[in-house]
Amino acid sequence: MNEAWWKKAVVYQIYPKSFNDTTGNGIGDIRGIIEKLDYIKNLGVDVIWLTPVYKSPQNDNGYDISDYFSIEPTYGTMADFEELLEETHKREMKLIMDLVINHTSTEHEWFKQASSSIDNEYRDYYIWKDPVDGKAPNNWESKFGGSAWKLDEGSGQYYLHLFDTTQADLNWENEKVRKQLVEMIRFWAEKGIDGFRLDVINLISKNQDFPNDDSGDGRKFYTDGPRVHEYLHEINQSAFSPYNMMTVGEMSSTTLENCVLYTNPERKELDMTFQFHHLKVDYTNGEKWTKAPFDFIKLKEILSDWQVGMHEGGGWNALFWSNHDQPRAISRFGDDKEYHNESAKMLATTIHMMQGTPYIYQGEEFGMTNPNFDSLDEYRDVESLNAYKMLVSEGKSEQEIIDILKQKSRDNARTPMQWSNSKHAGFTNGTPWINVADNYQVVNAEKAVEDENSIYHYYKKLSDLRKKYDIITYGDYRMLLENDQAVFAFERNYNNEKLIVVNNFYGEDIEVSLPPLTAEVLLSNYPDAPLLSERVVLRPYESIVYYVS
Ligand code: TEU
Repeated sequence: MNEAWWKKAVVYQIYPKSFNDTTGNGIGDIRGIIEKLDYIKNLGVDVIWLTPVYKSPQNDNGYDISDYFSIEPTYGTMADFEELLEETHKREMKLIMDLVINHTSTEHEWFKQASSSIDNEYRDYYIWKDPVDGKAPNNWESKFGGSAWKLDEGSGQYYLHLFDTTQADLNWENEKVRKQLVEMIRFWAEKGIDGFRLDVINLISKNQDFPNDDSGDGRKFYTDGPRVHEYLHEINQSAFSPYNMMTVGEMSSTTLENCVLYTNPERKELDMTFQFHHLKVDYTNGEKWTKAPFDFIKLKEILSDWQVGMHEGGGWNALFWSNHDQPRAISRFGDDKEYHNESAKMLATTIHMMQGTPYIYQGEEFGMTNPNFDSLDEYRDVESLNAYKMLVSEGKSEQEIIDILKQKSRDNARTPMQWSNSKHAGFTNGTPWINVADNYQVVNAEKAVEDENSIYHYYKKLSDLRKKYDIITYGDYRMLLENDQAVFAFERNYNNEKLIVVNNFYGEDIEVSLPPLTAEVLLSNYPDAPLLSERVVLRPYESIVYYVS
């Protein structure tokens, strides 16, 4: 079978700002990543995804790029980056970068030119509209709160920003924009990088009527928009395919139908997609800024629908619980105290045994948790700070808001990597830009590497199994025990082999009935595992992978 290499790969995501600081300024840097490459390699990782390291005013930690061709000085130099690439390749790993091309920083030269006058040749690089009745051109809302339009006093026109006011949306209808972006992609490809994660890439094509959204916030007029597939095919042909790039699209509020189209290889758009529906099961009526338990049955349903739908449509899933925008999975879906070790391993098994390419977010591999910041001044993220203002205006009390942020803030994932039990968890010799979580004495990488029963070594086993058993990559998927309120079970089938994967998502014993086949236990998170039978009692957060051949 001539299958793509990235189907068997495990990816590790690095958020450089919080990874490892070698200069003592409290901010992680590229040399800090180079220092830790062996640690990553030993985890069984094949690909590193680096979130943005381009020059940026850092209003959104690098997702606001002011120069696509240079490295943010706080992170290092181009020479440091080249060394990182070389050292990654030496260890037979690949490196993919973040591609943020829905918007640029308002400090980008294009935007400076564009906003200098209506006739500037760069004006049309962005989306400008006249006011309507003295107000914003329509009622679209920014994902970070408030209107998606900002008035440019100088010209009297508004520009569109789906994110922060300093992240202006590019006008993809303009062919020159697309050409420039392709040139930039080729520049990095020529340097030898192996691919890209494409930031909010399904938002690039907007409905050109820019209609008012009478029943929403505007997203239906730009999500998976009219020309998005055409644009992606175009970049694929001019930049991705010629360099054999691995590509993963980050898709905001997308649909299964569209993700099949994005990733079916015949269409030559992208290799795989991140979708977020399974991470909205702890929202209340679609609203993120609420405090709510997660809906387990919905979680199973969503993940299962995507498993079956992408498989049948010939598409490919990126599998993940965590990234720099999500609270820590163990605090969200597991038990980060009593069953720290068991629940972290159980969550890992659930995702890594599905069909797709798994992504590990820094710190997940030894069970980093939410930090439970108690006071507003510990939060840094622009989205959280905007949410705070919004919640205050809705009349919520300070304590209620802190409780919501503790559960939902993106800063939950952005606290410094806990390398060891030394000061600031070994992340920096200076003062970290954001506080370290209190539990670093117990939860840290050094301890995890030394202990062969740790979460870290379990992730290594998952990666080894993926290399050894083709069924993990190619087998189809069927949910088992669909209505069970505590257990997420599924089977995978490939040729004459079968995997049965059972995961107890709760802290109590539970009895389930499984097909009584003769099976080998490939992996489990307790020292022993029960035989496959009609009566299996699963212990708290127990997770077992059975292999039937
Ligand atoms: O995130 C996309 C996105 O839609 C986020 O708003 C995400 O859904 C949200 O944080 C969850 O509440 C990407 C990047 O990953 C994120 O860090 C950037 O802030 C954003 O794009 C803008 O570039």
